[in-house]
Amino acid sequence: MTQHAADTSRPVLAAADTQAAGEPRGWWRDAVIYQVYPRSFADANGDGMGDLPGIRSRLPYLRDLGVDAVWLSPFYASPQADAGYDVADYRAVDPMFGTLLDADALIREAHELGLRIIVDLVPNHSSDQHEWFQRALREGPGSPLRDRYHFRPGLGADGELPPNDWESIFGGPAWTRTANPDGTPGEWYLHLFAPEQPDFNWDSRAVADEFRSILRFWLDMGVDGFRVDVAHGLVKAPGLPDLGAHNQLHLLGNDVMPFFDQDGVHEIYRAWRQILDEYPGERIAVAEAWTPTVERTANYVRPDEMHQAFNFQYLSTYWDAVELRAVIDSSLAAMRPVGAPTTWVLSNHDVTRHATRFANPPGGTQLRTAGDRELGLRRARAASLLMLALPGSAYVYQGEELGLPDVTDLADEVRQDPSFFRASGQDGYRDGCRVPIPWSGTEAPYGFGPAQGGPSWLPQPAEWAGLSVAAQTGDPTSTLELYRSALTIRRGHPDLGAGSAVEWLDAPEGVLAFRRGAFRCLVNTTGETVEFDTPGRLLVSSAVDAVPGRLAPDSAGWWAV
Ligand code: TEU
Repeated sequence: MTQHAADTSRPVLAAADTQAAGEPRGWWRDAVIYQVYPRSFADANGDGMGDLPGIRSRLPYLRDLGVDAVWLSPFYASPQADAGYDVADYRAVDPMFGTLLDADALIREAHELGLRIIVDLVPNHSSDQHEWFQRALREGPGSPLRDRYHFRPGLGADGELPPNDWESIFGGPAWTRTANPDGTPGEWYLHLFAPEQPDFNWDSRAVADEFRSILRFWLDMGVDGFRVDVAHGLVKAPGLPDLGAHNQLHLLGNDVMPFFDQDGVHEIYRAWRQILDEYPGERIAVAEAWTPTVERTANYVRPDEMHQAFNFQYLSTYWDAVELRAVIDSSLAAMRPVGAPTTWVLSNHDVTRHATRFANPPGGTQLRTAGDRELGLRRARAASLLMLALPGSAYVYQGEELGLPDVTDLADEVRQDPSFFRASGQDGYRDGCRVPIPWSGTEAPYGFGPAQGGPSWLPQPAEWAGLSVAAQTGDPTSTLELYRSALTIRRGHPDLGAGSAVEWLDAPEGVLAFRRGAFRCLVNTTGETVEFDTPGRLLVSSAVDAVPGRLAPDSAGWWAV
């Protein structure tokens, strides 16, 4: 396999100066964006929880890996009922992660290294500890603060029934009853996620004004963009009508729901785009929007809305040549009319890592079985090369460059994902992809924290010593070096990165072959070696023993002609 030195020649990005005056470069059209999950990336103070100084210390690693931008999952002040996606103060850093000064230093240093920073924005709901919600509770029915959330009287003779039949994504009803200031049972409030995450009412002017101000706060801090959490959820159908169906989680992604993907959300994003465009340096917004179809996802990235949307249809596709080709074609076709880049993603903090998904038979994105690890890793490496060869922007979730599997055998006692508990342990295995990263050494926490034998908020498996950054660095057969090579080639190859089409080539059953200019990508999704007239010069292969004229089982390769 060809190895390449990392490209360290990229320009410094000064805050608020990330774009030369005039021509927009559209850096985001082909950016590789690396997701850092702050709790689990690097722990500088040794308390077992990752933090901003830890991330800062590892920025050179990300620069050398060859990514363009870093997306940070929430690090805001939060009681951590949903690992930080329950925000109590949108303008403060939780002490567990550091301070605003740490955030400032992180943004500046990233820019000095040529890395952009995207932060998570959680506008669908706040924490129940947010000042507005607490005041709304204290002041009781009739408080103007209640208008900023969805408070409703209950149904039934004594208001003992929830106001409608909506179910929480995390299981159970989407409503929780409050107690009045005098202790009597009171109104109910809506929470599409955990009860500690009350949904904002986006018909309230105060809510819309507040979020525009929060955007400006972080843009003034120098961030390059926002990943917008639950972007499909902000607007609810007028009157909050019943859905008339149970088991609503299983309808998600198939139908437009009264609480998801309502057309009204787009007005919000148009207003945000104007704010982003006021700032220099092409600040972007990325929609986390679960919609029924890629065509509906495209609505979020019309020219006057957000810049990118996650391609969850791609993430949800199994290791199957026919299905992969279909989703690649439909994804590219859906984005073409709106002119937005297609994005590609295989893993994130909400789903079972792809090395484990592909180790198992098709079974969705929440798995609790390890499957055939060797097979999963082979497929994961191939899947990553395929993803990085496709036109557009790609997302890499921390640890996938190490080929990490999900930790499927976490004891129930150590789990923290609220969806696991709300679903009575039948679902919500998201802790398995959130286990802290192994950096070095032979003993846990493998350099995640400073002290050998020190704590980590989720336990790491013993076999992760062999998967650490240090263990893989310099080993040409390692997944880390595969990513480094692929990202370096991608950065330098004129036919890789941005684009809106691939040209499919004839290939045997189970093989994907496409051309982009003088670049070729071949993927063998079968478990057999396939004889194939491999073109030109091999640039990189996911198979450690690549041979001309043959495609190894479950492998992908890049060629230059
Ligand atoms: O996720 C939104 C969302 O829809 C997820 O619940 C997703 O459907 C599920 O995790 C897939 O298994 C975002 C965040 O990414 C997630 O971590 C939060 O828990 C959620 O919002 C609530 O803020």
